[in-house]
Amino acid sequence: MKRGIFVTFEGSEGAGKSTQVSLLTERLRKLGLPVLTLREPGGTELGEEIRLLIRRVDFAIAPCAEAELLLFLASRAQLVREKILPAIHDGMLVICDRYCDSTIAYQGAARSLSLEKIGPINAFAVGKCIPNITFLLDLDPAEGLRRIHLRHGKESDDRMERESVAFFEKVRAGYLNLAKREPDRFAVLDAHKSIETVHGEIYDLLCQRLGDLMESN
Ligand code: T5A
Repeated sequence: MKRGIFVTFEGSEGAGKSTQVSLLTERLRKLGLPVLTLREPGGTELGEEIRLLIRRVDFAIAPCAEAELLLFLASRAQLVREKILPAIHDGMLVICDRYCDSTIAYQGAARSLSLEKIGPINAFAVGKCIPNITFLLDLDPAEGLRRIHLRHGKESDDRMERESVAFFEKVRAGYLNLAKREPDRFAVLDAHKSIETVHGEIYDLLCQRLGDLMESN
């Protein structure tokens, strides 16, 4: 690859992003492709510290929506400059578990912060580093929370996972709106299907889109 490719995974809690990111990474590595896998918030030393802060449930007062937004963006700004851009420059295939669209869906659609305000600061954080392909794993939030509760029990120690089904309904609607607005970048997958089926669909779509991107590179 002359220039790298940037792929992101998005979706609500329990949609299966981390599972699919691992499966795809493993399969592409077996083919000998140079793959860098990252996650948000996190992926750098600074970002992992911010991740701990954001997920903590023991604050006397939880961060206000604006502070939460800026913490996510600080993590992302660091990740872009420290990891994503250098890897793309080196011709790697970068896969990131969540990115800018999470902010629009969670802080915009679900926390109701103004999209007009989020847009410019999100852009400030990432510059021109926009994904080539975004896989949106679309799932009924009740099913997503069921999967998470199966894993952690109902009293999750993650502040975001304690939000209501109504909150995650707004997240889902926010994502679907984004996908409608940018159909060339987004591929929406039905995440109710089995892990193997979703993986097969992602792999096929990626191969197809990689072919298109190679031709235009
Ligand atoms: N956030 C993040 C914001 O609010 N704004 C932002 O800008 C950003 C970047 C991150 C939190 O921060 C928020 C969003 C999040 O609330 P996180 O721990 O990274 O926190 O949360 P998630 O990314 O949502 O990770 P989860 O683990 O909760 O969900 P995944 O990754 O979608 O799901 P996964 O793969 O871990 O699977 C969950 C369970 O379901 C099973 C798996 O085996 C696992 O047990 N599973 C399936 N079961 C049946 N059928 C399938 N198809 C399945 N796929 C997976």
